[in-house]
Amino acid sequence: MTSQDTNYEPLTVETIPARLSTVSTVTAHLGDDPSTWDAKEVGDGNLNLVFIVTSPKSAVIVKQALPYVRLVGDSWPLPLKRAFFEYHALIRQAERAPGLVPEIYHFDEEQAIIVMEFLTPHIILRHSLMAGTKHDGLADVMGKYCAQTMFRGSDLSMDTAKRKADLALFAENVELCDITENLVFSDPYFNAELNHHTPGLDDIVTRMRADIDLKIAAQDMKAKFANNAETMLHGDLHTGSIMVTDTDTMVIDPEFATYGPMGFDVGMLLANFFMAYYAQPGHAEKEGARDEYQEWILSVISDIWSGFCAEFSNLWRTERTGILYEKTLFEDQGDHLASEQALAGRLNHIFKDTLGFAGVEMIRRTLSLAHIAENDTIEDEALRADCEGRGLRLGRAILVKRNDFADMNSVIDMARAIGQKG
Ligand code: SR1
Ligand code: MG
Repeated sequence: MTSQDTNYEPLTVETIPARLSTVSTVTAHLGDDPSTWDAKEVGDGNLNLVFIVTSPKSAVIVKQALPYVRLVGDSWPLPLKRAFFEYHALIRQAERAPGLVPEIYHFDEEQAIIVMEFLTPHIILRHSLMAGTKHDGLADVMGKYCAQTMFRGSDLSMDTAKRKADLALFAENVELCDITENLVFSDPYFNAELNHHTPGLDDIVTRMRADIDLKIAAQDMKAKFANNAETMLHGDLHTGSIMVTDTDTMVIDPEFATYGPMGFDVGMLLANFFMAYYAQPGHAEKEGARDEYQEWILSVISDIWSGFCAEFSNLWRTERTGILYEKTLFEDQGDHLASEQALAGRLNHIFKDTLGFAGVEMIRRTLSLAHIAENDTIEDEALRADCEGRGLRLGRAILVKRNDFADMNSVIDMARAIGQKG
């Protein structure tokens, strides 16, 4: 369905009150008098319109897909049905990771509109990482969120008929997968039209594009992304898809949802923390002022990974009701050791994938179309190139050598060594 064959009409701040005034689940929050509502467009993502609509009673978020990529313009059409996938992902995530995604009040498929809970006083985590703010519980929530969504969306847990139906449903999210397949896994490794990078990186970019091991490793990860439908992914789990307060963490924006490998979301997420780590000198109030904060970011990475493993293990032991590694073959035979061995094997598999996906994410956010604000806002071009160059070095290492790391501590040690001054 495209905007041409429907009554689709983009919202504006002026039209929102009239257009939503007949939706009872919206008036239940904002009240019955739309003349008292006030809409503000706040979208700063790459794809959609996002409004905060406030009334004397309350506030809601109204998100609407545009029929094109907002970042690029109408030269790049993009189907409205991504709102349908976002809606279906959100209602599944709400069941699998309760309390960690916004509540949905209304979905209009034809208008590609989702009205949802206004998270306040939350801000986008990426902004917080630039400001140098710490958040209690962030790692704990993100480790749990990843484990719960990965495990409960997979054949380890789901009824197999439901999982196959979901696999078919999300397989239709073709255009958003196509964005990932190109921007993440291929464009950085050749002179693609939409690529851009900081000029100080020219030499390293030339070397990377001639790096056969790197190119093959990126394609190996692309093959995993395209072929290994292990679970329902968020599909775009970066620090712009997380909202935080001092003590609360919520995950938003799963429009790239698709079935894929379990290491994909975790890898994307950790990559964005590693890049935020390297960007800190570009945001430091004076030299060294962010040293302690950088260590906090590394501790978040470590804690997300250990929290993920702990929760995944807990779910393995308590909720393994799917068709894979059935208890019939293990615990029911009294064979708890074998079950633990199988669990260790799955976690090891996810760990290696996580590193590979983290590597490709770090490289694409520096060389492909969509970069990260932590780097883009560093005005000193030489300093920006230095921060980005360190990220590229770690990205390459963890992608190409993903099978050689014993544990996350060794990865963090390498990240720290690459981050050392000089
Ligand atoms: C054309 S969209 C570019 C990027 O923005 C989204 O947030 C995804 O990360 C996508 O790769
Ligand atoms: Mg997004």
